[in-house]
Amino acid sequence: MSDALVLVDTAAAPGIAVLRINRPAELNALNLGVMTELRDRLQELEKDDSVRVCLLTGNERAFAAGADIKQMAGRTAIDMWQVDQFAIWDGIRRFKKPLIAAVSGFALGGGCELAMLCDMIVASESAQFGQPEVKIGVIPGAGGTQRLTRAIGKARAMELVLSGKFIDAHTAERWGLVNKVVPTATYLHEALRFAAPFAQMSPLALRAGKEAINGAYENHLQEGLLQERRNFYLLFSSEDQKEGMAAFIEKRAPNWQGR
Ligand code: CO8
Repeated sequence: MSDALVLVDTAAAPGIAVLRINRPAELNALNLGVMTELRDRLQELEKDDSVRVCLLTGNERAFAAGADIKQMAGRTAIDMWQVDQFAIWDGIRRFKKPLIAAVSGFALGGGCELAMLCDMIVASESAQFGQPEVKIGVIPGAGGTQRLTRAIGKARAMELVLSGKFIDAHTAERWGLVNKVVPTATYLHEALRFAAPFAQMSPLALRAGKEAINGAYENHLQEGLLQERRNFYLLFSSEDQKEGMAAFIEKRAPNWQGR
């Protein structure tokens, strides 16, 4: 078994590279190492002309169950600001080739945000999407409040972000978050089939189409992201963030103080 936190397979289908997040024991929680490797592998694949399209996946149980709570739990607002993980997320956002998320199992918090950072989502029937940060005393920090609202609308985004509840793959498809729902046992094969037509197209047209759609989609998004980040960092000054994350790690219910 490789020690790599992100595995790359360029032999699965012509023109398609599969990137697999590889922290199965932690449900693929996104620590700094995973995000750095993901950004670095994508930068390498961007320069590889034999790769036209990339698929990002996890395993059947988890695409990614969020940012690594154990890595974040003790951080202060200033620590979070200085580490600035979002610079890495921005590097992934700038990837120029089509990036398709193949999601099975949990896509929660940062995992849901990572799926939404991709250009399209293929979901297995057992996929679950959610932004449960509110349950640990914070809010989404990697674009969730902005991208989810654009994808599914204000009322539904409010419902998910303010309750932390999960939605299943069919609901996510109905609400416009995912492109296609496929059987769990064959989800990666089906995602490769979904990706194959894009890999037949002109790489320049793919790049231009992606850039133009993102132009329409992202106007004013940066302002929203900055607002979100300030609020996300700010919550690391709260007792509730410390309590929420400690309660998760200690496997007990949180005792909120509202400060
Ligand atoms: N971080 C760290 N470890 C995790 C995480 C996580 N997000 N999710 C699961 N794990 C670990 C568990 O602690 C457990 O480890 P151990 O065996 O050592 O106790 C292991 O993975 C398996 O998990 P569970 O035993 O809990 O498995 P269950 O099937 O009982 O439950 C759940 C699965 C429901 C997914 C549950 O694990 C859970 O609720 N996880 C946390 C989900 C969550 O709150 N995600 C949001 C995190 S905050 C966030 O993503 C903010 C993003 C902001 C941007 C990031 C930039 C800094």
